[in-house]
Amino acid sequence: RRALGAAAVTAVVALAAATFLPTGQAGAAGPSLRSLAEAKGIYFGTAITQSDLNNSSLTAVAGSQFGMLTPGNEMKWDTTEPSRGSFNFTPADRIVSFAQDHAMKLRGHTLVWHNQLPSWVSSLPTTQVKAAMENHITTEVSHYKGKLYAWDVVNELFNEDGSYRSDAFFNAMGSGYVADALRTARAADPDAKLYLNDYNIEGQNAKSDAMYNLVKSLKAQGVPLDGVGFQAHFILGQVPSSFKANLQRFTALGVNVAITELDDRVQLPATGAALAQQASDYTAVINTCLAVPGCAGITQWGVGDADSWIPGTFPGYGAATMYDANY
Ligand code: 9MR
Repeated sequence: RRALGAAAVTAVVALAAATFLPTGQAGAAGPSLRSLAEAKGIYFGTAITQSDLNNSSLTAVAGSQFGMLTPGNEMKWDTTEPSRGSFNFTPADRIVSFAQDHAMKLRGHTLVWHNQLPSWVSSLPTTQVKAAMENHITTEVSHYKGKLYAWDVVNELFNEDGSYRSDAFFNAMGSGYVADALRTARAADPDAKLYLNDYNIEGQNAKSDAMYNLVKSLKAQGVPLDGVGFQAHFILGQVPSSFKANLQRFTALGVNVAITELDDRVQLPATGAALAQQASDYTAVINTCLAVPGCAGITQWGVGDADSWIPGTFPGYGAATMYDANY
């Protein structure tokens, strides 16, 4: 009986300790990622798609742990203007409502991009592309006027060697399409922050040099541009050592920077050692943003590993987000 009594006392003490778990400890009882980020003056965001809204485990985490939301696909041209002049904002509006219901800010993604672009745009005579682009931007940005924190106005504009991607926009207008897109977006919503967004520009390389030179030239011409988005689709152990210096050279031009699509892909099955390295990669990314004044925040691309684009695009890789399949 004495032994049992001692066990019972131990259990009660343990229960009391759990009840009074200090807020600094990990777990659902601790502070949210969102509040931790906000206390440091940045945001922590995630991306969700329309079908994610049906997953209550996912939405519980998204709505409590994150303060910024990016629609994963629903604001792209193929959804919002599938045929010329015919707009559909219903899928994106659902995600906007979710964000508003959870007092989350929103990043609009994306207005001008070669991918998820309906074929009617790429089939237009080059003389009609400018008007189509401006109408698309004006209509979509006006629809969300006053509701979005930022827009990724142009997405993935450069090739790896730093040359412009020769998409429908570049082919019709040359590099001037970027300034035209930014001016059109600013006219439609003067309060949304306007970003250029790309991948493989996190370190210093030919592609980030091209983005740097473009930003410098746009700022010199007085083109409205508030920030550069670094997608940050990393491979385990490969966060570039020049990441911080690279972000700093952009903020020195007078723009904000943001990490817009963070993930860190791991070869499956993920070992304990790999997940430990991943924790260190995520820490490095977050510390880099915190160390650079002008880094507005960090968005992870997808809520949990099951929602990530990685396994579908890189077979054999996954476990790329901070949450496993059970959130
Ligand atoms: O996560 C998006 C995925 O559901 C789509 O199938 C894919 C199609 O291109 O786009 C994904 O998001 C991309 C983002 O819009 C831009 N940067 C790369 C992202 C991953 O492909």
